[in-house]
Amino acid sequence: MVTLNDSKFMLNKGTTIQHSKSLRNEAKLLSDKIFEWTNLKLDIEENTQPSDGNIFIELTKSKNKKESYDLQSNSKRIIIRSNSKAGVFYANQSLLQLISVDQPYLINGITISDTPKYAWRGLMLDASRHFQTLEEVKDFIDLMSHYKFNRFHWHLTDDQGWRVEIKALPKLTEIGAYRVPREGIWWYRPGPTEGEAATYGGFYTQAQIKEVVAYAAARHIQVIPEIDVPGHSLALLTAYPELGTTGGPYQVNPGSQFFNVIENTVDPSNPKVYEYLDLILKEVADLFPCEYIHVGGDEATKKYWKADAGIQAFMKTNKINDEKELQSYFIKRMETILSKYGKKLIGWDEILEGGLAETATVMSWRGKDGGIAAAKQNRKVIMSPAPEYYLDVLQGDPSIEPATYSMSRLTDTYHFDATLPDNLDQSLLLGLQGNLWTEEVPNQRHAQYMTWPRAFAISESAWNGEGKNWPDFINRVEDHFDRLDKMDINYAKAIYDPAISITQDSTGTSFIELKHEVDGLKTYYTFDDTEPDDHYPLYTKRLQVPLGAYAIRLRTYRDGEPIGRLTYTEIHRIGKGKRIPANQE
Ligand code: TNX
Repeated sequence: MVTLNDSKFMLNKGTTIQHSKSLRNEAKLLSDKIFEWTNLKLDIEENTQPSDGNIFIELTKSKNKKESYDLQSNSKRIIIRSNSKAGVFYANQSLLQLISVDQPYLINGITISDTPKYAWRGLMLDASRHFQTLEEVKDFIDLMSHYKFNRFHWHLTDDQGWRVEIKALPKLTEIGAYRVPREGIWWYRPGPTEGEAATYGGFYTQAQIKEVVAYAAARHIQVIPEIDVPGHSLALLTAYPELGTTGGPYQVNPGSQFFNVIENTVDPSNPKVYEYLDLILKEVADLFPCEYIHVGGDEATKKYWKADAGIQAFMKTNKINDEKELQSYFIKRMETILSKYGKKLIGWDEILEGGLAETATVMSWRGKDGGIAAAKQNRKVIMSPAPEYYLDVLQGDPSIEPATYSMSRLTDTYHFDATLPDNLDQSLLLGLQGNLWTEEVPNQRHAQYMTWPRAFAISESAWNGEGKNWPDFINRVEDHFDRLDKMDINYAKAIYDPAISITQDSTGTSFIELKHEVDGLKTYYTFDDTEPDDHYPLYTKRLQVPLGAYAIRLRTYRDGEPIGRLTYTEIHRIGKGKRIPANQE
């Protein structure tokens, strides 16, 4: 709940952050951020009573839901209260978001009472397909925390690189952390050539991992590592080929097609696989204090298990009827290893196939179906459905966005209803998560571009239990665009470009339709291959494609100024999704 009042609080050199004894970390982080925004270095002091001219943050004993908070500001004081340090931290983020970009010393009068709807509010970052430096990871976490996410799912292993140091198995990072360098569109990249040096990659030492975990914890974020097995394991197999079904040699994948094409599954009939995974998960469990460890389980091809006589014999002996049950057998063994180290298992929704492990939590990525199926079995669920919560997919027309395989515009992400059907126990839904897979995210500016603003929509859905209001949301998104500009963070402005679709009537005449996500926009277009400005025809209703037209060019304006990108769209590609390199068509 938010209520505005007319007063304004003025930050100045003398403003002090007064805090309860145990809130030093939160007070210090607030002071540091206020300094970044305003250049004012506010003192912090322990205090139990608010006084005029100051910011007072207090840990209370209220019975409110965990992580909820109250914030009040008026011309005299700012008061923040919560029964948890996390709640105080979120109130501090709200306070920082009240600092105006134009007048940073003035804070609007306001009363806020806020409670998260879900306990799990996550973002996933894929460190394998492209490697992010320690600083980049921390920056990602810091911004997540500013937008009140509290789970950082770190995808640390995959076919394209092993990113976490495991002391007992040094080859994982010596060999598994590097692949041959390639640029260009994923999936079509040529594999390593004979004798080519694997030079692209990197990994995090255990000391660095601890640093990230502590950095995140200070910002009330738990880090959940993912060790993806039994598929997506090519980096592991490159380091230890004896764990695969074909014996290798294997090579870390630089971005070539893999599913059913390159062997990347471990051999579930090989006792060594469990020995090695035990060593790995033991060290991982020691490094990450969180309750859960993610063991992947996604997209493990069954092809190599079917073809292997030894595996088939193993299945017979162990009364395992098919390869799905074999995957389930494997995941259950991971569950046993994890429980030895005091951890619970999470996996992608494939872990449902062949029988769900008893204590597993399911992360539903193929839509909501896996989540619903798991909830029906009384298991906990996290919704991170593709494409709506997939931060790697297109957010605007394929003709202007970097190529990727699917699409979710901000509207789709925002309006997605992640709840479970009414007849299921809603408390099984732990929460929501956005996933930034990085096949097509080669650098950090682009990681930011893909994350924001869609992660706003996910955070909003994870916090706001009171329903959705698109116009209000968009107003705030635009305000936060200014804030991201000030923070020098990249973000997508795809909301200013129309969605382009094409239809044909019964006579075979084609019509192009443009749809805006934001009100008040005007799009000018041309079919004559010249560059449109606001002297060109204005789009008002669907356009009949003129005879001979090959492409439409368009640009969107607001208040007489161009706001969208100059767009060149080949008509025969409209509605076809991903741009594919010419030699692959
Ligand atoms: C499927 S989502 C995968 C990932 C890819 C993603 C995008 C999931 C559990 N598995 O390995 O990065 O599609 O290509």
